[in-house]
Amino acid sequence: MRNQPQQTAALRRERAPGSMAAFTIAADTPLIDARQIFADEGVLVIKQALPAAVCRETHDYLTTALSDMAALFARHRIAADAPDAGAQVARLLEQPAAVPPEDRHVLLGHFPLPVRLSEALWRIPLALAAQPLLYALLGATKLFVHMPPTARFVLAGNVKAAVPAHQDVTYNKHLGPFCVVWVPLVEIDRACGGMAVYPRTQGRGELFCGDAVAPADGWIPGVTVAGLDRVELYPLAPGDVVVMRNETVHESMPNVSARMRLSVDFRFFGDNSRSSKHYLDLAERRVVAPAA
Ligand SMILES: O=C(O)CCC(=O)C(=O)O
Repeated sequence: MRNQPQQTAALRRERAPGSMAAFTIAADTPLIDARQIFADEGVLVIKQALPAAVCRETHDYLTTALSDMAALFARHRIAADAPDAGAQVARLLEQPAAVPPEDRHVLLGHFPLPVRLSEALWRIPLALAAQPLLYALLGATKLFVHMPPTARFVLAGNVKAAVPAHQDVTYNKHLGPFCVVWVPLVEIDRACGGMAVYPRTQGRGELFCGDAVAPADGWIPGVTVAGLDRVELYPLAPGDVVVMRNETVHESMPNVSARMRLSVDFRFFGDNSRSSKHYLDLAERRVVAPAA
């Protein structure tokens, strides 16, 4: 990315507020523009920021992991590759006694911990750490990423695997300032939904006031979004990257397509922040454990 301060005003005047175009940039956009849009909107979509090989390898790793989970799906008589797999899961989850909590967590779209702990999921953060953008957005000279990352699969027609409106700060009290990086590994369109974001919601502090985690799914009840502008993030393709500030409100979109949705999300922070949990030092390529 180039530093060309004179482009900032022109670039921003062309943007349509309230649409994805207001915060979508090309990977070679000048850093000064990217920082300004991120500061204003609290979200950036960077088109084709990741090499195709990195996305493909990550996609293939998670697809293999899903095949390895066949026994779990078979135990609950779910045909994971059926076009109505989501409806099958929904019917099953209506009988809570039939599903142990750890299976419920997986059926709601979370890859199990051993899958998320693999170094196979380091490829995306390492590729992003080789580019200047996240350093510029975080004002950092070194980059770290919370470990493990979250990897999600949303079965065809699964409308249950959806995180209600939230700010990531609520889920990550162990981190100082950070940004969220959400990475689609399949084509995202209106039917195979990814995320919806509420731009310009950063800087309002934490909006969630309760302390209850919904017992059924582990997600914190949604924050109030009345009066906020909502932008659905589509179309997106593998290689695109969504970056949000830690207070930016966002939520999952349902998958009403006949395709599976695969994505990974990371929490990046810099040497000007802190973590009291495990993180990956991207320069040294090693996981740092919390101090005893
Ligand atoms: O992938 C999703 O549906 C939700 C992701 C999310 O909420 C996050 O990355 O914080």
